[in-house]
Amino acid sequence: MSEQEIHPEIVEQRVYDLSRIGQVGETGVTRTVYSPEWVAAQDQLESWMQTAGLETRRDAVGNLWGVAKGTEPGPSIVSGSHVDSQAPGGRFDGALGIIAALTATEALLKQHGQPLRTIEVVSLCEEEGSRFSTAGFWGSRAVLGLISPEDLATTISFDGETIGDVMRGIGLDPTRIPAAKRDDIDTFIELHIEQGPVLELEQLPVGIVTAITGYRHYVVEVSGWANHAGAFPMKYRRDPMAAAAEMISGVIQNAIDMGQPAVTTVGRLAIEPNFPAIIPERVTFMIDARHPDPALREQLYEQHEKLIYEIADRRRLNVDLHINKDLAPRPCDPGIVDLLDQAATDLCIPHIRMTSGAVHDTQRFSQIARTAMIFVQSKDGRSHTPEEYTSTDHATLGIQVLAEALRRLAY
Ligand code: HGY
Ligand code: MN
Ligand code: MN
Repeated sequence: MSEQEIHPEIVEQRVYDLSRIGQVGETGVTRTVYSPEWVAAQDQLESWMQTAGLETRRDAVGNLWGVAKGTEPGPSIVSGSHVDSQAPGGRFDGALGIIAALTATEALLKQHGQPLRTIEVVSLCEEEGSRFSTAGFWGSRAVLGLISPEDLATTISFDGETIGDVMRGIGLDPTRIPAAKRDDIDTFIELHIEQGPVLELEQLPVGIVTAITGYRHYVVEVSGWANHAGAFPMKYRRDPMAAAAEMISGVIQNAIDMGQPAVTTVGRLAIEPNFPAIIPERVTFMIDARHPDPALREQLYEQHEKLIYEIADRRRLNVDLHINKDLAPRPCDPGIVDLLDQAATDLCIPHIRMTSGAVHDTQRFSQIARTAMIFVQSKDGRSHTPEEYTSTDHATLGIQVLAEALRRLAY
């Protein structure tokens, strides 16, 4: 089995160099879509792609594509991930997938010359929704043609900017977004850090993803009576903080009671007016609830909604509950999963098949192409934190699997 020459030191250097753009502290990164750091990261990636011999272009939402044209006409084999990060996030989430696709394609071009079928490396934008909470997957939604003109004004950043204004601010023309739609992609493979503890517990470097979980984000706004924290007796209070506290612990308990792989997280909370001597007027929090099984996920969401309305009712408070993101679970393509599994086996790289508890651009692309993912081990299972770490050895093994799969698909 001839493996492609993937040089670990190049992988490590690229991860390090990219992580300096938007660096936070020692190992963190904040690189939100359309920010100066995001622009600089796309420029850096474009220069690496050009050095590797890829023809580069930016589409209307700012996705960066590096193309290795095939000798035969036909749909492309695409690999890549997202360059935006959580705020702050780690050096590997998304970034490693782009570096993997670039490094694998570069090795194939060096060793085997021009492919029969076109290979494309892509750096997608706003997968995280870390600047525009409802824009998650903005880049892959543009490729699927799922962005409507009204999204430009209704997609608002956490700082109150519209995505249309921000795009125009960096020279992108939102009226061109329909041109970003693609219908010529045959296969999409994404290498990504696992972001959980399974591979480490199994002491394995690589996982082949068979299915990706679905998620729903709720915004819950509980309103009550602002009043004096001292003079107003407890029994007369209509305190949204007491209700929110009960709701938050209740929805988390719902996921615990349902059992793995059900998960529910509350990671964002706002209090108005947010002073210690005032009983709050309003408490707003966001729920991230996930489950890979279509029926059980509906059951989990129903339990959450029922609990929230029951508590609001009992405490005589107003509650406004709305969904601001909703993505169904998606299976990967069995044929591509088999191909990745076989490539890892032939390369004698130990691996397992597994599902993804994180959501990914791959599940968007699965609506227009055959897809699968390669996971590499996350140290301590950590991610969405500057503590995120994946060893160069594990990353390199994952890239070898990717390179071999791309070779089998494109040459
Ligand atoms: O939230 C997620 O699963 C992804 O990392 N954005
Ligand atoms: Mn990611
Ligand atoms: Mn992420």
